[in-house]
Amino acid sequence: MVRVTDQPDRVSADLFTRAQALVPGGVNSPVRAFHSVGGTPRFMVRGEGCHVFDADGNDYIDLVSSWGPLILGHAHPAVIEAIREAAGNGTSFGAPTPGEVDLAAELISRTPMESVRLVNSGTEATMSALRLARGFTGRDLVVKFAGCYHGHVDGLLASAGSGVATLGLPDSPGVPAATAADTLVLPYNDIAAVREAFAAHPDRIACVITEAAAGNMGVIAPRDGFNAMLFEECRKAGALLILDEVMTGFRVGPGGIADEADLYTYGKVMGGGLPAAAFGGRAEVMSRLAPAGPVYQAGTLSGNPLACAAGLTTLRHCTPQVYEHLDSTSVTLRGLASEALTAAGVPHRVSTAGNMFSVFFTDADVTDYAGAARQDTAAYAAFFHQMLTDGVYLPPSAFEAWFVSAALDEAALEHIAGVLPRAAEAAAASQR
Ligand code: KE4
Repeated sequence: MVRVTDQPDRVSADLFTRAQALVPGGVNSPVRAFHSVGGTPRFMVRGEGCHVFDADGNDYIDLVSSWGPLILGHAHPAVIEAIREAAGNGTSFGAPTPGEVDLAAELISRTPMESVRLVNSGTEATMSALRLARGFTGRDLVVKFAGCYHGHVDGLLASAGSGVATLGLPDSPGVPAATAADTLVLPYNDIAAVREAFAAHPDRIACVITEAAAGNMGVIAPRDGFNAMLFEECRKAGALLILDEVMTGFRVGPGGIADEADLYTYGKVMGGGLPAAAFGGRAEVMSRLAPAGPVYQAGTLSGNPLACAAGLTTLRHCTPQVYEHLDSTSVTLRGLASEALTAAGVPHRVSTAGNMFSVFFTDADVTDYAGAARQDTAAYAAFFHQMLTDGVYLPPSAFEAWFVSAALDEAALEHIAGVLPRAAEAAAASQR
């Protein structure tokens, strides 16, 4: 049962101090550091179903799900058994294995892909897809959208230039200006800006990459038909559309959003919590990839047997009933959150894409990054910490998605319903 001690972060604080002396920022991925919400990141030691347990012995209901992968919940018996069995046969061979073929077949059976390449992270998937699109078209420029995140690929860590047709600027030190200059960053959901960019750079744009539904500025669904219009504009201009389903793939449905595109990227759920990701799409494009074609891409642990076993087992347990449960749980959760915030007089917008959703603390609809950036992040931080104190682990950033898992049960929902009013009050108090 959910339990948070009265000294909730003593051991985590000691661990964080030790970690900061060894690892930049004390974490191996920035969002884990709680910079966006303040306080001490909780060092997790165990997960079971919809619960995670930290080093201080606190028991939280988990609405992060490792940022999406743990769709079945933590330590699912079938997934653990699959990993155990694979591990008993060795951990890696640097040679093809049957599991890679089975996982490739499962991915292709669920998605519009005709051919697929397995890699180890979403970043590798998008980086490789970009290179393939450039190799296939012989063009250099890529288009992305402000607020969409596709991993820490140099060329995609770019911010918008002064105008929609001007070339990008580095969004991080270490990204060469020349690299960022090959990236155009446009407002999300703005098809006119896309048309303007193609007109300003005829025959130079290799691809447009977009999240199938945005989840990295908070959740923002594409406007009706936006992805289809992107595909049409790319087709007319001889460019490729890359649909980034790393977050949405196999989460919002059996194959993801699966709008028409030339290439797709996947990750998270398809690894079941182990490092596995993929990119793929039209066979004609994929046939240019080494060793079949000249576009180079490689990976020592790509198609790792343990990751394939975990991913395949996870996908095979993602039944229609699981998706029905995820969807109904998501509807219940966001309704409870909105009800509590309304009762506390806190302006907010619930923004959804399938069973993924975010709660923006703002009184205006959010359709792009500029809208998301106007939210009251201090109110979210107050809300986050009260929920944490009361045993619910929300994403430690207002610019992330809440991730439900199939393990969320009635008891968990009842607990969340019971503590939401106090968190809403904390948000209201932060605004007074
Ligand atoms: P990874 O390299 O982190 O496996 O995947 C990068 C990536 C690519 N595309 C999309 C749509 C993604 O959401 C991601 C990664 N998502 C973040 C969560 N917002 C991962 C969490 C983190 O960075 O620690």
